[in-house]
Parts: sequence; structure tokens; C-alpha cells
Amino acid sequence: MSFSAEATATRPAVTLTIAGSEATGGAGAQADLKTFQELGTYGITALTCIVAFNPNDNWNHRFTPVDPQVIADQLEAIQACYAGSLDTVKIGMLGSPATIKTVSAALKSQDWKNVVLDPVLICKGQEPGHALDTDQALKADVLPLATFVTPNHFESESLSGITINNVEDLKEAARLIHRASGAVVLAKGGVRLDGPDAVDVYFDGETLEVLSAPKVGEVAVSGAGCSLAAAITAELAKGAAPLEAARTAKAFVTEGIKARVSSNAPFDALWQGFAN
Ligand code: PXL
Repeated sequence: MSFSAEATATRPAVTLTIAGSEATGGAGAQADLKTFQELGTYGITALTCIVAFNPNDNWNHRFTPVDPQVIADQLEAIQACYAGSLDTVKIGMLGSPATIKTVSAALKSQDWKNVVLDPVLICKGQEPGHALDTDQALKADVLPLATFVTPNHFESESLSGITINNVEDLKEAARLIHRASGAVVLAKGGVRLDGPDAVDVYFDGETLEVLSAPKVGEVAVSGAGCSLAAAITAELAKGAAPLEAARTAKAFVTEGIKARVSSNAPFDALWQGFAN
């Protein structure tokens, strides 16, 4: 293989993630970029915050927001650089109302084909109360811009306003979130619902489909949610229909969980490179 500077005939689809750094590499922008690479899209990143787990305090999150002006600068560079070819974005952890304002202003400054929102309201180990003002701002300023939203169990309860104990509840939540946002919804039960399978509910306003795969253990793996939404983003950018993107993403994440990487942290991390 030769590495020439000449333009290649095929250009990869460009996928942007607006997300936080999770320093140990399991979740956040790192998971998104690895997923984009594996699925053949050209990944770019605007960082919203830096998360550093504290090994001396139960691996709790230390959260540092990136200055809103610095977020705006990154997005300005990205949007100028890829004007005309950037139409697909994934939104991960935003973390504060100020960040949400900055990101929603940048999103509104251009047209998008796909805005995939992983409405990260809370991470493992955080208190729900921390997320309430972020929750409100996300609903008001970003959810209306989303074309595809991937809430987990907690986020589905928060966005739908109902309690979710089983698949029927998850279906109802998916319908309610679709009605409120107009977006395609993949509401994730993951390991949170009882039973042998990890069940997610897809609803696009017409088609309701339960996506199911045997659970790989009963413990949540770091990066599963990020990688799922990133895989949906990559598939949509390559032209897949939403249901097909969701199916491919679910299969990708299931394989990535099977190949998970353990470390000295008390949770494993999904490995996107399972095929290598
Ligand atoms: O998995 C949710 C998530 C997203 N983004 C960042 C995170 C986490 C969880 O730790 O740190 C940056």
C-alpha cells in the first residue's frame, strides 16, 4: 500500500461528535471516534467537557466543563472546514446549561440531515439531582433539533415522564418521546429491564420494533451507550435508513461488549475493534 498525498477517489462520510472526553478511553468522544473509524466514517470532535474518574474516590467523576467560547471556537473551525460536506452530527455529554446554549446556537447555524442526540443526563455513579438543570435545557434547546434520539432507561423516564418497569413501558416511553420531539427514538432497556435479553424499542412514528439481543452479563459496560449512538450516526451518514442503522448499531455494540476490555476500574469498557 502506498501513502500518497493525492486525493483519493472515494471520500469518507464526515461525522462530527460534540461530546466530552472520558480520559480512560471507554466512553465519550473516545468511544465515538473509535466507532466512527471502525464503521468507515471520518470522525471529528468538538469537546464539551473533560471527565476524569477518581481512583481514590470510588472512581467517581471529576467533571470539568470546557469554556463555552472554546466550544464555540471548535465548532466554528469544524463548520468552516467542512461546510458543504458536514450534515451528520452526534451529540453526547453536554453537562451544563451554558454548554447547551452554545451547542444549540452552532447547530442552528446550518442545516443538518442527521442530528443524533444521546441525551446523556447522568453517568454511572452520579447523583440524579446534579442533572436537573441540564435536563431542562436539553429538552428546551437540543431535543427539538434532534432527528434521532437514544435515551437509556433513566433518560427515557426523564424525557417521557413515566416509570419504566418492562418492555410495554419502554414502548410507551418511546411513543411519548417521539410525540414530544418528532425524532426517531431508540429507547434502551439495556441491562436495566429483567429478563435474558437486552431490549431496546425503536419507534419512528410508524414502525415500532423491539430490538433484542441476549444480554452479555448483567453489568453495564462503559461506552455501550456512546458507541450505540455513534454507530447509528455513522450508518446514517453512510446513507442507511434509520431502522437499518439501529439494527446495525445494536449488533456492533453487542459484539463490542463481548470483546470488552477490563482494567483496574470496577467496570469494563466496550471494544470497538472486535473485528481486528
Ligand atoms: O457513558 C456516558 C458518558 C458520556 N460522555 C462522557 C462520559 C460518560 C460516562 O462516563 O464520561 C464524557
